[in-house]
Amino acid sequence: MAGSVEAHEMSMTDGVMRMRPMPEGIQLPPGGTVWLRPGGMHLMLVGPTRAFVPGERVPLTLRFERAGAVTVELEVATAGARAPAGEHHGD
Ligand SMILES: [Cu+2]
Repeated sequence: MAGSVEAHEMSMTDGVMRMRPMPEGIQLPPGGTVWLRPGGMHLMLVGPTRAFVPGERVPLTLRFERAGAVTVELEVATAGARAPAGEHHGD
């Protein structure tokens, strides 16, 4: 459904929000939690083959260095949509 998926990171530099690719992947601290979300680290689907419709589900395979491949389903939402109920976004 997309040409590729890239890991990206957002950061604030001199008051400007910048996005940088993370070609080395995302580091998962042992026993820790990593959040993928707007304004932070995220996965970007590059070159989608068609428009995604809010509410549809998109399969995505995550490749872990040690745990192997895990396929998850992403629910398409409009930009600025709130996180699904029950999801905790603490800092
Ligand atoms: Cu991005």
